[in-house]
Amino acid sequence: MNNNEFPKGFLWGGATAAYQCEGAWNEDGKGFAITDLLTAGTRRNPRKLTTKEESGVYYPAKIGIDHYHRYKEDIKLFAEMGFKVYRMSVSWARIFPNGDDEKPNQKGLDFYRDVFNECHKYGIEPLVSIMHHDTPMALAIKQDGWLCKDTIGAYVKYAKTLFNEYKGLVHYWITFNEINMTMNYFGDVYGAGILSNQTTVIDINNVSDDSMSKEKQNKRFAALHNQFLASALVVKAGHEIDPSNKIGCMIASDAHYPYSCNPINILAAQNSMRKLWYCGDVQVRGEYSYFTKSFLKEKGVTLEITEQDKKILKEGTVDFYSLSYYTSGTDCLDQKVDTDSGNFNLGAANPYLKKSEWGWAFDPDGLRWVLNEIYGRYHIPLFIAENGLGAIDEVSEDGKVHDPYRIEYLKAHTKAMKQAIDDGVDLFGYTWWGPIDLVSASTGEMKKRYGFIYVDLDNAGNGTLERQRKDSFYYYKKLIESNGACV
Ligand code: BGP
Repeated sequence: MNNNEFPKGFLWGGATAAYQCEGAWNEDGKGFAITDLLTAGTRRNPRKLTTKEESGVYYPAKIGIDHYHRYKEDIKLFAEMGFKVYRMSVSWARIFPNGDDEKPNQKGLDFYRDVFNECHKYGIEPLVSIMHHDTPMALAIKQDGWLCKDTIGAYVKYAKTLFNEYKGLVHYWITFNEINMTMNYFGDVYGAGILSNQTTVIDINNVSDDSMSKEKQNKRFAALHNQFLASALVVKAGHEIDPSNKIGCMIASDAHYPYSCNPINILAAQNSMRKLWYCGDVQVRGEYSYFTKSFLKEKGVTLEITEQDKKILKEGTVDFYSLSYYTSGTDCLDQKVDTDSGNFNLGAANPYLKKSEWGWAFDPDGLRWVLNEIYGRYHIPLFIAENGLGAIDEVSEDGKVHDPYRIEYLKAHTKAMKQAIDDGVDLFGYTWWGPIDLVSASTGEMKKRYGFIYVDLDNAGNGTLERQRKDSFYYYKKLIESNGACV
């Protein structure tokens, strides 16, 4: 074995989410998800969320990249790269159109069965996120989504339906994608489905936590608590239905550094990392962290946690910790520094790091650091469920997409993963975010591309939808073939 090789059986693959790729938003009995009714947005033109389809408005999830109709072609391309695992999500509203219908929608169940069978045809293991930000719109309108305790029961019923239906076909599950998003940015509407019957304007530039009213903060943390309970109940049920199920949490785990060695910056960075531990401690250890009281008090939040809740959390701890990692942020309180609004609420710009076109810092060492931090705290297997580079790709004169920047990003992060494994971290898989170009979660645009596979589609929904291999496609294929050794 070459020294650079990853552990035997390491799960290489890619990750997508239903509303960002499927399209077919109202086909075959599917109901609307909250994410379906979000417009695309730019810095100057904030995104809008409506409760009903408005005519003349373009909703990116309408088409996605038409994966619903082209999944066979897409999975074949994934297989050509040598994928061992395909992380994807099931759309709740495709299974239960209103979120809490009495019976599941058979056509929705059939679709995912076909997708899983197609994966197995190539020896690809599906890893399924039960929810990826897409609360059914009907539940958001009816009961403010995750603010209502009834949503817990509806989600548990939905998840049990999946466990029973796909027993033997799916062995790896994630309960909620980036559950900590519920306490961040626009996570209260986007993901948690707290609508309060309003059309909402979502300003992706105004993402500061401090700008939140006390009422809003309270709602977000109450919704998050309900998601924790739902997750724990589902972990328990999933194990009962099939003891071989491996069920994980998924936490956005970008690194946070102090801007300088001034102790107040160190404390600020520690506080930023607590947004990860707040969720991780509940989902991995089955209890709220020792700092919960002061953490919530600082935000003006009061949260009710009953004895019964504590029992539920304790009985539903996860089997693995999965994370997304894209970038890092710096915390600075003692001086005015260049805050990088593009860097998604991650604080001051780090003068040591270069940035992507969207202002996300390029920081592979941060991945090694964060993997060690997480593993050191929890000592359970880790899985990188998302990592990738969003960039503007151009089709060159030769008709191809040459993307050396993506290869550079992949190489550097692969090296960092290997270093973490050599440090002793138990990491069992890696799914690149967006192995095929898809709709961006933060902006709803197509021009922010992550794929190894180019999709001919623009921001307004025009294009042939044709798929094409980029240079990075061949690189990832080589990387997987050599089990990471060729970096
Ligand atoms: C994560 C989401 C994904 C994904 C990714 C990239 O937060 O789980 O759904 O899209 O970020 O973000 P973006 O698409 O905004 O560049």
